[in-house]
Amino acid sequence: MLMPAVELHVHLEGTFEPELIFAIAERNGMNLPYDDVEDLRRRYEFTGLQSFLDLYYENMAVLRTEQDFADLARAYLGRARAGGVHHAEVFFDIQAHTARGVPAEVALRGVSEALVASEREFGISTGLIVTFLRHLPAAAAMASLQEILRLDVPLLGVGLCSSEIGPAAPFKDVYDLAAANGLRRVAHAGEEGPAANVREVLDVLGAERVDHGIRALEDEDLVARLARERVPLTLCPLSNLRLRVVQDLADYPLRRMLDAGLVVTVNSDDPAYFGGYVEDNFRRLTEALDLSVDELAVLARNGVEAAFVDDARRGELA
Ligand code: ES4
Ligand code: ZN
Repeated sequence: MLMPAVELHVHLEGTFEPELIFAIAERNGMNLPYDDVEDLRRRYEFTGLQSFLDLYYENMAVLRTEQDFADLARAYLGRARAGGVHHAEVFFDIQAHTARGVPAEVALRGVSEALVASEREFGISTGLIVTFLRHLPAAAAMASLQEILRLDVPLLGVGLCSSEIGPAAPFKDVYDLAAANGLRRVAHAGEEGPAANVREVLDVLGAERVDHGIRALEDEDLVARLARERVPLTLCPLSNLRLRVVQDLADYPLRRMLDAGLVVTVNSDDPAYFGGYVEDNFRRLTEALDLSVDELAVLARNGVEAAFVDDARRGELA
């Protein structure tokens, strides 16, 4: 079973495999606080979102040069191709790099070079979504967006991620500026945070898709609205399992969501950390829930519907 056609929720830095972390650290003359790849991998046991984020930010700190970012993106695209992905919308935490002294231009040029070559090299169409960090002040996101808009790097959209603490509303101006510049808008909400956070990103930020959104299920009226407005949710089952948003994949509320008419899609989030790429997410969910061919077809169609592509590309992906 190889299902994926599209991947709509993957953090580029979350595809950073231990082998590549070590290789790039060595190239940059940096020492890692781990003995070897196995020692690093043994730390991939998380108690929740923050315990994961701590390691995620630490590991990405070995990325310094344009080549490092291009290598990371190429490694992901090669892996995605092998998993049957034909279209990928990739999140990139630009502030996590600029905050430690990497110029935005260096990071974005590296990523962009690999993404732009992807159709030719891997047969995968791509889009770059810069994700702002919710744990930092909205003013920092605004300054970052203003800087990025001056660079000549093709952007698809903006997102919001990291710890789901504090309101999203302060980011309204950032999202308005993004929209005014023709960018698409997505946001993480309802992962560890409550259903009200999902409402907030729809109503205040104008989010067109919700990343995770699993806790929207706690609000019946919100579920009805998401279904009626066909707002896609980018679910990440293995992420939710490893970060203990769900306790067991057998309890994953996918069927409830499909039955409610939600436009749910299956994605990998941070595949290097959570034990699988997008096809692994499909396979593990199918095993745990005994999904039917029809249910899998709906999930695949939802991904194509939720993708930010033009009609011609949508037709090719369908
Ligand atoms: C993330 Cl799983 C998850 N949640 C929120 N923000 C993130 N950034 C990278 N992975
Ligand atoms: Zn995510």
